[in-house]
Amino acid sequence: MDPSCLEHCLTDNERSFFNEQGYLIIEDALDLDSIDRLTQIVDRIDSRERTLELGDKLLSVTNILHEDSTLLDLVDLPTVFPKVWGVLGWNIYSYHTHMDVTPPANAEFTAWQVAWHQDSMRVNDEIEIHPRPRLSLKVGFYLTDVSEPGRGNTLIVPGSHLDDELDCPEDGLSNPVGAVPLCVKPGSAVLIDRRIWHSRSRNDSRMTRKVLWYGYSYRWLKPKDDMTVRHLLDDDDPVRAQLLGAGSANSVYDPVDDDVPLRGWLSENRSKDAAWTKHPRPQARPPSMVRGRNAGRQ
Ligand SMILES: O=C(O)CCC(=O)C(=O)O
Repeated sequence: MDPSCLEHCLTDNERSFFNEQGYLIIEDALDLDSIDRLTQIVDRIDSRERTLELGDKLLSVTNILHEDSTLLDLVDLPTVFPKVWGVLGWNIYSYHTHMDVTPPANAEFTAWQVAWHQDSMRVNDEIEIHPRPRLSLKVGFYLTDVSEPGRGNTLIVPGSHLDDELDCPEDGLSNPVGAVPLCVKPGSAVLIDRRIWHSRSRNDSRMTRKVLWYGYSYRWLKPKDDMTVRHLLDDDDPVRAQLLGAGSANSVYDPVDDDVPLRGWLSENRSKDAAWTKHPRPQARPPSMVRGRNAGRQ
């Protein structure tokens, strides 16, 4: 692992903010060269995957790590990965990735609906505890400028990650109380707690929006896409191999040192994070809201 990541560990203030608000913005996570290279890769995949039928609608492609080594390198990016282990601890891996390309909305295309959801779908129906557990988080790497609203920004309700339900307007177009667009510059990364209520939004600008989403979860949670990465496992980089899912079935529950080299690396380089079990959780709020017609889960 690149030791420079130690310069980017989660601070106490960042931890409090993430715990309270359910998201965290990391500005300048990507340098200009990386933005450029990643944009070329996204454009290449977009031109391969975009069908005539899809036209200029949203394209979302999952399982992207195997597409290019530059995409793989984001998994343990020094400016971002320390925030991920800072929140989730060391028994983690990359369980899901996707790239999203949102071209400017066609004025004739009026069918755009907001789709407010917490991530992980059935998890939200089948887990019988309030608040629902965090389990995973996602990092969005923004390659284009969404520093102003109306550019297909991710919409979030800050602090809603502890609410099991969201009151959504019935029209399928307007947003719930408290919704805000995430406004960030190209090169920013945004961590979102999987439980924060969020939605894609219509892109009314002239710029195509491009975002890469990297999901991290505990090793005992199944992958959410095909994760075609086995052939990329590299003995010379054990932490990355862990992040790509190396290890036996039982090791995800009961790891020994060889199964979780991230723990060993942290013991040597950042002992307080190696000792991670659980950070204090914020207090639950009572489940008082009524689910609206348009509230969904993904
Ligand atoms: O691309 C976005 O702005 C949001 C994506 C999203 O809703 C999701 O990945 O669950």
